[in-house]
Amino acid sequence: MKDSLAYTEATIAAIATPVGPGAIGVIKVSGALCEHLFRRLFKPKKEIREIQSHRLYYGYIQDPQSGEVIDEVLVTLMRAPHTYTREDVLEIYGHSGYFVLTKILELILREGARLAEPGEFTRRAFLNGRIDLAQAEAIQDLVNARSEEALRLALNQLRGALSQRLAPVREALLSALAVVEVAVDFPDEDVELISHYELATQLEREVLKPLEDLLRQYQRGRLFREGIAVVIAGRPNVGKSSLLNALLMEERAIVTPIPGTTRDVIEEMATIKGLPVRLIDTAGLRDTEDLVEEIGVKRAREKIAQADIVILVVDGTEEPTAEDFRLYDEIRDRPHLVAVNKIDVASEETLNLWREVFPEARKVFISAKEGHGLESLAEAIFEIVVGQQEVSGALVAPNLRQKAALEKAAQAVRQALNNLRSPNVLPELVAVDLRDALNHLGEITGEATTEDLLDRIFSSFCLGK
Ligand SMILES: Nc1nc2c(ncn2[C@@H]2O[C@H](COP(=O)(O)OP(=O)(O)OP(=O)(O)O)[C@@H](O)[C@H]2O)c(=O)[nH]1
Ligand SMILES: [Mg+2]
Repeated sequence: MKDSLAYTEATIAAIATPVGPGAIGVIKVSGALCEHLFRRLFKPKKEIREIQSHRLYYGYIQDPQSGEVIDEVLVTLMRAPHTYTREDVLEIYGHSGYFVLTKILELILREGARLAEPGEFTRRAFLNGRIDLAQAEAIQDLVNARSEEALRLALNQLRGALSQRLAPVREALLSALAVVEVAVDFPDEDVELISHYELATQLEREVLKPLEDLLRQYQRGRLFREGIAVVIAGRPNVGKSSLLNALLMEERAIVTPIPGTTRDVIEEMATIKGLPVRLIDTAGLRDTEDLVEEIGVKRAREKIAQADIVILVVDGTEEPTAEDFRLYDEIRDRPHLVAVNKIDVASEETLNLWREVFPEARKVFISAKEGHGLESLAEAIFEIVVGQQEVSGALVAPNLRQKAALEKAAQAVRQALNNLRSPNVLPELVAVDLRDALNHLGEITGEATTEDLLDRIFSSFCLGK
């Protein structure tokens, strides 16, 4: 990036840990002033002859003007280029606490640094070429990861998995473009270096297909990053709240033998097979005269409409009722499964009846009270929502922004293919489409970006990142 030098001239500083009482608080500084700040503000316990890079020193932060000692700290000076930003970086580990950290930060600002903007350290790491844009975004994903799998996706991406997947696609686009440009430059040449047909086949195999494969991973990545909403629904008293409690392994919702116990929506976070899940217990669905319960039933229906999956709980101790069929009709168009509950006390006869009804539904037999069948239930939820693809270690999943760019790139390639396959194609047109596709791929890794785009990406970072 050409403007990176001007951009990174200032030395920036921020408190990098959450502000509040805690064991340690970290202040991060990046830029040319770091060594000056080290010498001016830090009073080492033992005399330092020569500052060594990447080494921890113990001592005090002292106001050079008043002589006031502010905190007892560990300090490290990391010299460029082997640092997070590729600039000199200074880190001060002090006692956490809003007042202490702010005072140290004020000293640093007084000495000529300025306050970092959100994401500015990572932005410098990108502008100075240490990481590409997809990797910078992965850092944010890593911090926000709410599940094992989200963390793994973020780590893969941080290691450059997405960029590596795109590298051969880019290469293929570039070589196709080279061929087309020869045709543009030498329109009178009769010899076709490579036939349009061959070129199209190549583009399809080496560019379009990999792009489409990546796009298919988006949905999966979204599930693991953002989680899913699982709505527990059913008639009153079938054991919905008991199921919520069993899945949470705590007595979160009130459970009683009185139908209509739950009247409001109860939401709690949990993890199912690495998937972050919002579990939503709802009021039992029935017609009721009770105003409060009626509102609860209305809310339950709203939640069902937004669910990624609905668990219809039925009572295995009773025969299926007309009401159960009506409810099933209500949810059958949503992703769903049927949990036949209370198998600990249900008779073989009623359970057999349940085995017969709703033949197309996935059914799980459970006891929310005794905790039976919960593992199968978790598996069923996972399979219905995520599908059966195995969870591989080298998985890559684009985020929303990357997906949009991939879609535009794929669209441009499709257009190029259409042109290539039509008679009397103008090579200029194909070249335009291929360049377009390359630009969109560049938006993902950051070869082609605008200030505006960078602002949008990095402003969502936390301060000190
Ligand atoms: N034996 C047995 N009893 C259960 C089981 N699950 C729930 N129950 C009992 O069924 C009754 C109703 O349970 P809840 O979890 O409150 O049912 P609910 O569907 O939330 O009911 P509402 O909130 O009224 O719609 C309670 O007495 C529970 O102890 C089960 O697996 N086995
Ligand atoms: Mg309930």
